[in-house]
Amino acid sequence: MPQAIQTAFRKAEKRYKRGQPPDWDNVVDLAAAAAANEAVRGIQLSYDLETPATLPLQLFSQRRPPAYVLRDHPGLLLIPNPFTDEAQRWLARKCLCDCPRPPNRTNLDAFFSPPPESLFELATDTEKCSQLIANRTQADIQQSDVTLPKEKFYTQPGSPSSLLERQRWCTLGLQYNWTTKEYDRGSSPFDQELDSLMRAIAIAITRPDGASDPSSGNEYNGNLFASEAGIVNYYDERATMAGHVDKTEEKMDAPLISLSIGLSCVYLIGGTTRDTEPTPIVLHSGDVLAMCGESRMAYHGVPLVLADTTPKFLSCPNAGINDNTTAMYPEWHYFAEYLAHHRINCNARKCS
Ligand SMILES: O=C(O)CCC(=O)C(=O)O
Repeated sequence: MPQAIQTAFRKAEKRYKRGQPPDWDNVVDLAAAAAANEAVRGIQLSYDLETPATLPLQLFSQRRPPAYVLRDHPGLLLIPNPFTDEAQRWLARKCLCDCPRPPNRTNLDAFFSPPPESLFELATDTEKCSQLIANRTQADIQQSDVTLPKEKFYTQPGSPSSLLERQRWCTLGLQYNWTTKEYDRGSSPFDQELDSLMRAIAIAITRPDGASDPSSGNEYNGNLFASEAGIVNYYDERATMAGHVDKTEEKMDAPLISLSIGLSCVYLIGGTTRDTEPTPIVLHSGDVLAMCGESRMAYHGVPLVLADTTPKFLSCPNAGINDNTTAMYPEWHYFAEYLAHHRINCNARKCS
């Protein structure tokens, strides 16, 4: 058999995938690389990161946190964790309890009838925990227009906690169909609080009118941003996301805004073909990444999640107990257990 041609992106993915010692030599540490004037440049945000007045907490720890762009990837903008600890906990709760429930779809819907509550809530509710999720009949599965079950566990009933471990994504707003690669699965209201957070970021990264330095490579006026579609991805310590380009959106001029919570990961950002050598970056909990302009069409992926990297304020069972958020998180130890071993990515796009 002739060997499949390995693109530069594929080779890089293999270098970082678990099972071989990762190659750390080229992984970009933003602050250090910017200080050394290397492939990274620090930029000033043009506008303040402002907590929307409708939100019940202070989201950002600084109005103008440091931000970075990469020399070889115009339009990719990074803001290392601008959030308060409390905001990260709030975001984690939103991604685990509010987002993955009907009418938003999850990867498990093709095989199980989704309950009205999120799996996380069911798995951590001792009374409901013993209930099994009603599994779909074989006939339902055969009629499924998504993917047929590849593995036996999909056709068997599962407890909420075992299913939670298999929850890989949920879709927000316009519902994405992985088979057709279109937004043709209907739509659900995009969480308003999450949308207002994404808008606040889109505004802060807007280039001021008339600025001559293209700095961030973002030509988009963030005041026009609205989250129309989004995905929450759930990664366990072994999960990866293969290199791809997000190009289903009808219009690609608005930034794709992406947030990380929990475990750190290696993120690869390449070019418009898989032949471009990608740059590996470590994304930590709270980091904001915006794919603007040219980088909106770039291949990217997550070849490695890094175990034991969740910050203590998320993974400690008593987090939130000593501040004024106790009432919001009465059962934080459940979140802490999950976040100690998972990474959550939450992203939003404007499509029209
Ligand atoms: O997990 C990430 O940081 C990347 C997610 C992503 O690329 C996607 O959802 O399309």
